[in-house]
Amino acid sequence: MRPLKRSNLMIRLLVPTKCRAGLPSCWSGHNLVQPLGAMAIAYVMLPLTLSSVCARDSAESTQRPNILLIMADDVGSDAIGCYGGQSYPTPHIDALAAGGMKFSHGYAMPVCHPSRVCLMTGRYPFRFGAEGSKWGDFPEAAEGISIGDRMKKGGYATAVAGKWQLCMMKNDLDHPRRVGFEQWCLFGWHEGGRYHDPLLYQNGKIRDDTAGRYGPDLYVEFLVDFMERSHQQGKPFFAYYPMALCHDVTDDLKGRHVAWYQDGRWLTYAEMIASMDDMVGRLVAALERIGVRDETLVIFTTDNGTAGASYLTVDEKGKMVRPKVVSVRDGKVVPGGKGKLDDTGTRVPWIANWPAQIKPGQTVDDMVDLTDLLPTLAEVAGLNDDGVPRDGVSFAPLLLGKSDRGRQRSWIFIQLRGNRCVRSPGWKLYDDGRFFNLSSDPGESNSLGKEPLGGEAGRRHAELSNVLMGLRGPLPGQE
Ligand SMILES: [Ca+2]
Repeated sequence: MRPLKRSNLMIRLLVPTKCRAGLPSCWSGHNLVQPLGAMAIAYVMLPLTLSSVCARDSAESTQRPNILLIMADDVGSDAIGCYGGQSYPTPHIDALAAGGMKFSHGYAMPVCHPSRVCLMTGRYPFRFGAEGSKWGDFPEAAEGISIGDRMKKGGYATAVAGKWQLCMMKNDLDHPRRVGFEQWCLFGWHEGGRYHDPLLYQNGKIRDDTAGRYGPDLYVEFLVDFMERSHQQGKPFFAYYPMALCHDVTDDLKGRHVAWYQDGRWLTYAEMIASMDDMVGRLVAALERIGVRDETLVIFTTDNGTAGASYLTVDEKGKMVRPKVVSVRDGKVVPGGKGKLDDTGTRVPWIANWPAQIKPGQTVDDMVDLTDLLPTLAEVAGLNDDGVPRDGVSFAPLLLGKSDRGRQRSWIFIQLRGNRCVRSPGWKLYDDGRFFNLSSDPGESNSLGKEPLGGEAGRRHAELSNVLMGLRGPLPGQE
């Protein structure tokens, strides 16, 4: 519920919380009238005031929550406490899960770029042909129909801060605007530092005030300012935060930037995780302070699994050092799986938190992937169908607690450099014929693909084979 001015506070407290629209339903509460009975003027003013309150709730708040979408970089489920991670404390992210909905089957692509194409367009990269898989680029065909466009056209204030990767920003200073973001503060495609003295493009210009600054501080400051101003202007906001954390620091190291952290050294992966969690905490605290926490849907996910090794520092000769990254999850050592098509590379943390709408403490098994975010956020925002064909399936009914879940996924698709696979919750089939029973073989060590398959395995193989064969070329109706 959008916070009301102080003069309306007493009335707001007395209005039934389920008030949605129209005066009669709001007016029916006995308790509503009595405390104000001594104030004669209140009998005159109250209907008008309540009417405006209810109308505003209906038009702006209950149907149009604010949305904060956070996607961390190179962080697998193994690194997050509420997913069984034991190597690093992640209290703020864990609190989002405890206060909302945790997905146990959230999926991304194995690496940065295809995951971003999925999130931005609601389509799998191959739908755009070669353009969809070209790193540091973005399909022109997606301009005007991407997630920013969708929310902007739906009346949302839109902003993005952090990692862009979808163009060389120095050659295309206005690119974010062409895909629906009105404001941005971003680093581009390996053009400079992202953590220390970062090279940032902000609303079409290069920032000249980043010397000695830590990039993640700047991304969060930018988004907090955007959210606060949007709220003050009475507009719902869509704030997208593709984090720099916890990707390695290659570009910073090449540029010989001065490390930001404490004693002048570079962050370890554990410290990056702590910093990531801190940034999430800062954003949530800002939502509280601004007064929009309850009516803001916060989604936290990541673009792929933890990196197996990460350039994190330089040695005494200035040579970049790339230590291995391993985490302990549920008592087992898990090597980072970025770039792999298995669970360590693609099964990612996925949390939805929305105090006014999502009951706390839920864990759900529904399958979701990054293409689902665009249609989901559009539905949550109450936007009409735009008729654009997409792969993503909205999971908004799940967030809204509807008994009719609508269309649901029975599989998700993963692609990387010509390798393709589809999986259901319990089975997985690759283009090269490998086939796994994930219930008994989650590590994909024993392919059943060359065995004669009968019974359930045979049926599942046939189903997934059918799906995989159908995932070629553009979508029906795609321009
Ligand atoms: Ca990544």
